[in-house]
Amino acid sequence: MANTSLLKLEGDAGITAASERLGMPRREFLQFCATVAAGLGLPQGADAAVAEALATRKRPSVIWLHFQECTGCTESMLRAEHPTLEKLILDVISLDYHETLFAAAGHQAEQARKTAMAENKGRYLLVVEGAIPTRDGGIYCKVGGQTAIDLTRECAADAAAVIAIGSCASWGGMPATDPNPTGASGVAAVLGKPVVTIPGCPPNPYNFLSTVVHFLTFGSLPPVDGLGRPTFAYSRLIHENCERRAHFDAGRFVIEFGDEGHRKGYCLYKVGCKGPETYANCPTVLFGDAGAGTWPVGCGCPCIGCTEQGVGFSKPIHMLAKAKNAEPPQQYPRIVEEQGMGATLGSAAILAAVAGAAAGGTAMVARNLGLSHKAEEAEKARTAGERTEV
Ligand code: FSX
Ligand code: SF4
Ligand code: F3S
Repeated sequence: MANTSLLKLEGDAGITAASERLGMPRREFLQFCATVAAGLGLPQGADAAVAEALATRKRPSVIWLHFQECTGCTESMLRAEHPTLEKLILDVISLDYHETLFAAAGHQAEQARKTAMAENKGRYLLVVEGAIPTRDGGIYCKVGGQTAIDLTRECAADAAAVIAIGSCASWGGMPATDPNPTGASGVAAVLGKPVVTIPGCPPNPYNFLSTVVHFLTFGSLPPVDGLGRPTFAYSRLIHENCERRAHFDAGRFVIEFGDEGHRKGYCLYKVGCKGPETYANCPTVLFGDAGAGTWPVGCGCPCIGCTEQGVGFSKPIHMLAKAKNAEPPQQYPRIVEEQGMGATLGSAAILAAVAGAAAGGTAMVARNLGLSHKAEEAEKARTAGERTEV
């Protein structure tokens, strides 16, 4: 079935202008819109809404704060290996304040933040990168004489929405590792209200981009789970989509780094992989759009659970993961699958655009992903006394 909604936009002047602005062939731009819509789990036809929003809507102003972190989130978002991705992110948002990328400094920079906030009152997006130290009145991180606590509260007051990017901003991440001497905390804990979190150390740029595209298209951030994570990206366990899963089910494990099993691509569970208790789309979205296998487990490194509070930076590598879902996956990868033969996001994009059914199929997968997480959340709610931290 042809993707009629996108085909209608083929000759659209706004789409042509947008693709020229991005330096992308028009077809590639439309393919990208189809991929984002499918990845967000949107119904068929939403790809056209995404394309129109990207082509015509005013880019939301973004105030991006930096606290306790390594700047890896920014590195992964805006200096992405794939040049188109960086361009897209910078085209989708109007980055009006960003301490690392700003040419301005000192009072000029602070003035730019205040001006952008006043001009876009109630409409700007606040993105916070890094944990917020709360011990001793928050004195361990100050910018322009203000503590991270004060800056977060001041900037959040008039924001349309707040996004905590990276594990540090989501719940404290690496800076909050025991004994957490600075009282490093996440944004939601400091603001005392839920925010959208995009954990990962660093997070996947596609997840940030898709979240912002959702905001641009529908004026709201996408649906989230109990930890504030967009369900389109964090609904399924790493373990459910891992290309090494067939080895896990067949009992073929790496026992020691560099052993024969490691060389053959066996399952990394026994060397500490936390994929069975970590929700994220790393195995399906991959990193850098550089081909199959470009994610930690694909490269032979156990998942450390960087997107999962209580796992990443908490559970040592030698501890075995607690399997959250013992059900076998619907489809097994072939045990004999050669490395480098899987689909990349780029190839999925082409498929999605070539056949609308492909986009629908991806959306269906995304919806199914939601089910597995919903079941777990329902189970959590049944377990009396368990607190959902946001
Ligand atoms: Fe670094 Fe960001 Fe990790 Fe934290 O990513 S990649 S330490 S999540 O805040 O800069
Ligand atoms: Fe993949 Fe890790 Fe699960 Fe093994 S334990 S199948 S390497 S996610
Ligand atoms: Fe993090 Fe594991 Fe993905 S370590 S990047 S959640 S594979």
